[in-house]
Amino acid sequence: MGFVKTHDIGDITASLVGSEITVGGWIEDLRKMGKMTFITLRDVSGISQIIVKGDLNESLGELNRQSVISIRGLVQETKARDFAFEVKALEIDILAKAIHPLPVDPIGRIESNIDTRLNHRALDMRNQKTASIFKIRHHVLQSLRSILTEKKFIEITTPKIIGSASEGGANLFSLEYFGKTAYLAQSPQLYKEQMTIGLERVFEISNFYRAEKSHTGRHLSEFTSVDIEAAFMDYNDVMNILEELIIHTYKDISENCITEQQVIGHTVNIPKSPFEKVTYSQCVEELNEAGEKIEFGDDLLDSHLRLLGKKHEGFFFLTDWPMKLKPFYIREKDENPELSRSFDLQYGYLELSSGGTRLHNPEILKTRLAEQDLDPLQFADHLQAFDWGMPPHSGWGLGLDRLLTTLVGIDNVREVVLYPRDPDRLKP
Ligand code: AMO
Repeated sequence: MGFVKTHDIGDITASLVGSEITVGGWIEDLRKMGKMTFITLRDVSGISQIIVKGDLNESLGELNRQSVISIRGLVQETKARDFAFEVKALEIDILAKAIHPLPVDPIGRIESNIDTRLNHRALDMRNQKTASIFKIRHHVLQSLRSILTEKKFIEITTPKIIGSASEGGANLFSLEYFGKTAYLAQSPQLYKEQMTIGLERVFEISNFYRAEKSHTGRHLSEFTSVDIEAAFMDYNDVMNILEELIIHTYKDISENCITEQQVIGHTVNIPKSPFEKVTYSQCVEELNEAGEKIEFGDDLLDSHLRLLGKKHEGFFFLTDWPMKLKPFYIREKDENPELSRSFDLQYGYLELSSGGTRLHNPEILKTRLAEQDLDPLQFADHLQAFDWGMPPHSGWGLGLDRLLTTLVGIDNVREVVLYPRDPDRLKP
């Protein structure tokens, strides 16, 4: 019979009663009842009940849960409560046996801790909760691409192996590159800015790398970033795009991933628009009122963000940071050069995105690099683009993995990443 499917299980409807079909999947459950065997067969799209009777039942070899089989059979009505139809098997092919004991229970009857699940991720993907998270991740990617394309952003792919730091700072992974030292890109920052010269509005969805020794539920060494950069826009314009994107994505998932939400046990609530905007200075005031000792210019610590997150629940923009806390490419405010045209998007305490208006004057950019102890010579390839007619531009980077945790209501980014990388996890 082979393994050609005529149908995915999820596509079988009552209209097929009386028809012969071939389905394939893995055995989720198996019950032998005298002269009959009941199999619940799952594939990525759904689950169905298979009845095996008569000679076929007699000749049925060793079958066990999670083995992969294909079945030719007849769709028929059923008395079973949990199913709309069943399939009477005419022929069964055992395609691959599962060797027991299995390291995790994909049905989730026996719960495994996250490390055990991540060590056996492929099998964990048969757990419907895990599969639902990754189906949602797929929808989110589709949603983001469709709205950015609608807004006339062009998708680009920038190099991940680079010759010098894109963000400055220390958290770079280095590697040997034909006798030279290369680095893994921390972000597409410099390339995306350069692309505004000719493409005006660009976006990228790719993995980036940070050598941060953080052991938290929100830091990974390899994370997926959604980045945009747009010419002729300022930070308010790109904040609006980010807000629209978040609302659109939430709406899309809320309406189109109903089964996944049920399986995960979390309902996606569409956030209210407009998102609140709180300035950094306001936050400093609020923190001092709450008894924290913090001055203008101090960075906001995790404990500060947690306090602010309690006061401003859900999504809010934290804007107008001091220049000295922002990277070299961020532009100052004309009316107060100590402040920057920048923002973070917060979800409670969790930072989801940061962005701002960029400097596009090469002389000021060089001064800023020097002020931050970065060598302008290291940035020569980037700086040359600013001599070719660099339009004013703005953009942001959004952590996709963090965004997903807000959508599925699970705190740990490792749950929404296939094979997460962190200081302790390099395999599988
Ligand atoms: P930033 O460094 O703030 O900005 O990164 C942008 C967003 O990426 C996510 N993120 C991470 N997620 C998981 N693990 C990590 N280690 C990690 N690091 C960052 C966060 C963060 O808000 N170039 C600028 C963006 C810009 O201005 O366009 C940048 O990289 O959600």
